[in-house]
Amino acid sequence: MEYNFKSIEKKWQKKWASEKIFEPEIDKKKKKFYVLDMFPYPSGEGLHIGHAFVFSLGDIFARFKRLQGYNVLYPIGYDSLGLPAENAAIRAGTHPKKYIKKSIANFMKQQKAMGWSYDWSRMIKTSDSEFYKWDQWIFLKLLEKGLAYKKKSAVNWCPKCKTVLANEQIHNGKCEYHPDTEVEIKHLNQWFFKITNYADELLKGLDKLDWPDRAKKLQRNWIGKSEGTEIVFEISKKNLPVFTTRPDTIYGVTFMVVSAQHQNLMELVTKEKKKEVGNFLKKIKTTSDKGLDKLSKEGVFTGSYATNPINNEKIPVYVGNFVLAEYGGGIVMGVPAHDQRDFEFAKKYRIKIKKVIEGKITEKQAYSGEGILVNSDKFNGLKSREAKEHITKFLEAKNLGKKTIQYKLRDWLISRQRYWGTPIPIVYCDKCGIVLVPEKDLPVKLPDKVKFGKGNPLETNENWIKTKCPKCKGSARRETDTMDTFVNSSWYFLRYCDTKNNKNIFDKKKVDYWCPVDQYIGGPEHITMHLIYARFYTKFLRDIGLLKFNEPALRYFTQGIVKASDGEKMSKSKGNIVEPLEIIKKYGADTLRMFLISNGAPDKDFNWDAKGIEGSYKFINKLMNSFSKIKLKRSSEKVESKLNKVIKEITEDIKSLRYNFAIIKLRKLFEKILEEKEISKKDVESFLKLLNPFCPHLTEELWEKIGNKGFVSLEKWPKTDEKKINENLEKEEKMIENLIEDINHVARLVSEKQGTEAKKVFVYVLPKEKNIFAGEKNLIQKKINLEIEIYSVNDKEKYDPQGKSKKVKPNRPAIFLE
Ligand code: ANZ
Ligand code: ZN
Ligand code: ZN
Repeated sequence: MEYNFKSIEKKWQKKWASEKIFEPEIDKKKKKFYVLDMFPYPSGEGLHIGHAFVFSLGDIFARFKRLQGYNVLYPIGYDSLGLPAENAAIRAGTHPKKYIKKSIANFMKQQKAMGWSYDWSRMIKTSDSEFYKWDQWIFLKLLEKGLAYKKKSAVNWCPKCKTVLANEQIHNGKCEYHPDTEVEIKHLNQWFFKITNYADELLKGLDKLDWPDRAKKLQRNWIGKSEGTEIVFEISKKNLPVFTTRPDTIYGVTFMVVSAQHQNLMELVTKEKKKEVGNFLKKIKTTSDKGLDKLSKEGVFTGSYATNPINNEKIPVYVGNFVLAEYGGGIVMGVPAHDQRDFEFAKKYRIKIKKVIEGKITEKQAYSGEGILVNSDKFNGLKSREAKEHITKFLEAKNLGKKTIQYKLRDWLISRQRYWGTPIPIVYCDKCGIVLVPEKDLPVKLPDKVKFGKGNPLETNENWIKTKCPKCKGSARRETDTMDTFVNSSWYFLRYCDTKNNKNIFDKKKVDYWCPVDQYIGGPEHITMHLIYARFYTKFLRDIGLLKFNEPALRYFTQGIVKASDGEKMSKSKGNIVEPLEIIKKYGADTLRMFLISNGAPDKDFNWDAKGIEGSYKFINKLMNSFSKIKLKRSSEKVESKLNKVIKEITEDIKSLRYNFAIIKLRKLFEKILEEKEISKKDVESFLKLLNPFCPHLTEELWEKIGNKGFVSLEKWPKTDEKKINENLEKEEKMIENLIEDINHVARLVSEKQGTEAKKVFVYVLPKEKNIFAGEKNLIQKKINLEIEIYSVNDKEKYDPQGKSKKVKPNRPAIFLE
């Protein structure tokens, strides 16, 4: 039988689609399961092999859960708004709308060819106004609740992108999209979402999630909870709060540093120093806190002095580049003896270093540990821990300090000065000021006609900008900032439950049934931004009564990265890209799917290997070709035992996404079936069901071949019959496998070391094991490709030139090659 994967795969893809078998409806009698792949951003380059890998992981899981009897929601869509699409369109000289349309069509073709079991009827594109209308609606809700606000703030600005960038889009001070362009600081009026209101809940919620530890840790660091004391210092007649985790070092403060981006910095600078400080500010580039530790610490004296509230000492105030404007008040109390950053700063500017904690300070290092207090007046002799309490209480009593908690998490800056994003539903009226676009007027649609290349394209369409004030009906102007694309991905998984709803964001009952996501799968690069924002949206939508759950995704899996065969990241410029469609044309989707997951644990990176795919192809061909030779009768005891053993194991393997283990077991099981030549119809069916999530097309085809109607994809996952498992048989099989492995290993060593190929192998086994091995002589011979003779150590006639027979241990026969 010729394995015609092309026609087989087409045939089943068509049937799945025409019979809508992957389009679930709410069914209260069935348990639901929501599998979600992070939706792709549709680039013109099409799907790459990394997509093929990660989406296959999701599809296998969805298919497995379906077979297990769950009502499975497995949707797909496109994250089609955003800066990359706009930049790519500009480069290609087209409109983002056209660019996206073409890209999506191409993606869909590829996705369908892979045989992924998406519910295509629920497909969403975030660039559709029916979708982003609800981004705008959420914006209005956030505003109503005081969680959206506009504020002037220091932002990262790429002069080429002509927009604000998130800290994560900056690498070494340069723009992610323009690696030769330095990011600048601007002070702009921007829209923010108050995610910080949820900081504590976002942190605590992590404990209950079944996520990789690494992912949780990244989020914890991102939220960055610190417990400490807020101490009030008087600078230039102003009382300013300063956050410290070490109030025990307060007697060691010898300078203060104000952030270069501090809102009221200039008010703290004396007249004489204004120019010098101004020059310094021009020199500093970004507000990014990445690499703040590595940054060389720089600053200038502001001319002002602060008063230390504990002893009224006067301390010089500097402006510095290593203090975050939006953390802990944006001012640091410098304790050079006990903080390395302060130490370096003090050395550089020859500031006094005053030791207040017992410990070793060198020419290069501060002592940053805890210890006994010295030079600290009435607190001398206390341990750091006690001193923190006492000093904080002392300051509290005078209203000059209090215990507090700080978070690194910042409010989410959502304004982008770009075209291809969700328009912010706000107008500016001369009379009424900032006015919300009323719900009934949503969506505020993006105009098609804009000019690219000069600043924000939206500012080039006066017709669109000019509008009527919803309040006074006078003339008003639209907000031209659009929203960060992460707003779209913060709630798309909810919309999948009810994609066509044009009255509400979604039907609560539908979301209640399907959500939260039971298994989320996607790249580790989304752990911080996307997954934090999605968690924030979930909590907010819950608080306004739309959801009854707290977290978007209970279980989350991060896949490894597929690299080129040379171990490099695949990229067009390196010419090492592997295109899934090319592979499918040559080997078929089932082979590609099997290969992608055979490489190892799916959360580990792996290198593409052309030889490896040949191996998967061979196996699949053998499977198809030998199927006609198998007689459907009764299963041998061996097949039954093996099958029932692997059912149990494979179920566990798939549950934990160890697909590579499952494949190894399926291959072995198939070998066993071939050896035995006979199998019952029911057992063949079980085999096909086990293989179905991995190779859906060919299992459908074989399912039909053995006389079944319908789809194996909709069958019931097999159950282990414990009674059929014969542990003795399994043990014997393991012994034979070990022997084959050992012989192959020794033969390889001999051929490598001596350069000679062995022709024959003599094996010595324990007397009681002789029959087991001898019974499988033919099989062993086939697998080692050598002639074999098996002796028991008690045999009288035996060939034993090296006395090998004495070295036999149970389960480990002695081997001699000739
Ligand atoms: C004095 C001190 C002495 C500090 C000492 C540390 C060690 P976390 O919360 O873990 O990052 N700090 C405060 N505000 C800051 C800002 N806006 N930018 C940069 N650094 C800031 O640590 C908080 C500590 O970081 C604070 O405690 C402060 O330095 C510094 F021996 O105050 B410490
Ligand atoms: Zn840029
Ligand atoms: Zn008005």
